[in-house]
Amino acid sequence: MSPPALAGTVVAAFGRSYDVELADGSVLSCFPRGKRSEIACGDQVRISRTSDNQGVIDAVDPRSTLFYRSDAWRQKLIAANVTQIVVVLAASPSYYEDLLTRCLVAAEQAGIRGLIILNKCDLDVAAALDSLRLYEQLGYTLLPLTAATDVAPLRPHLAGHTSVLVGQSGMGKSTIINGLVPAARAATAEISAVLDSGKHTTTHARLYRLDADSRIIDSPGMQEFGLHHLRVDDFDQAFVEFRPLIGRCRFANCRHLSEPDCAIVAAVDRGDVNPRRLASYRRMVEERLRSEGTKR
Ligand SMILES: Nc1nc2c(ncn2[C@@H]2O[C@H](COP(=O)(O)OP(=O)(O)OP(=O)(O)O)[C@@H](O)[C@H]2O)c(=O)[nH]1
Ligand SMILES: [Mg+2]
Ligand SMILES: [Zn+2]
Repeated sequence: MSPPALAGTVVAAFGRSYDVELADGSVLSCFPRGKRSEIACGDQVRISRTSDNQGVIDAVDPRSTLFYRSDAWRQKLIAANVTQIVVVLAASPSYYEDLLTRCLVAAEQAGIRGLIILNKCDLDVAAALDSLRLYEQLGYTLLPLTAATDVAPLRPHLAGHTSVLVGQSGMGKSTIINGLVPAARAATAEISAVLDSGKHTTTHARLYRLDADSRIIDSPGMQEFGLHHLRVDDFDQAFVEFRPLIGRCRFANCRHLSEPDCAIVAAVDRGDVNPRRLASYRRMVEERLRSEGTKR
């Protein structure tokens, strides 16, 4: 007779092996039973113990949410069962607005709320802050932070959530983790001023407990965020300010590219929609149309 399955949470995802925390707080190093592993940090799993500190993952429980990116070939799972995506930006190294937009689009598509942190506010961030006000107008919370000295302003935003920190390398995600959970001692590293980039210090996602009902996941820095899992027709819904306008264009299947009498173009002309948002929407849709090779 086989031993009963144990329930646990994936607290670290190394690609092949996973650290699974059991209800009693013990952590087992586990491998998935199948060859292909589609398991993410934050997953609830069923395991069989194979030794004191090892186990096999037999099954993954249904997820409430799954946050991932994708290219034409594969998906890259980032975190499972999260209720909030925290995009971490800084003025140094400089952040890419396109990556921010893509993170928010993926979050909207997955039905997860997004929060934006502008970190390193001890440096000159006036221009960045100014530019990011746009997202506040769209309804996203924009939180200026200096994680190196004080993460307290972030705490109330994390209460009751399972959050995942995402963003480019060097923005200060792991520094935030260390501020919130001093015992974490997550590795952080100096950025390269020459390359204006981080050094990809964090190599795998890891979950930390903040209190009984709040958890936070650190993730490796990313340079791009593929949205291959979205269909062309999904994108307009993921731009929150477009939603009330969808269905008001002359053509029911308007893609808001060059069709006449487009309600979103009209809203840009009226000043109700920021032209930066329409431009990034169009870049994404045109990229998807190219990769599909279908031009309608
Ligand atoms: N000036 C300043 N530097 C900061 C602040 N927060 C983090 N840093 C520095 O930024 C650098 C990168 O920080 P990390 O926390 O390693 O960045 P990360 O986002 O985890 O990077 P990856 O793990 O590579 O994705 C480190 O040298 C930190 O000390 C801040 O509030 N102010
Ligand atoms: Mg890191
Ligand atoms: Zn339109």
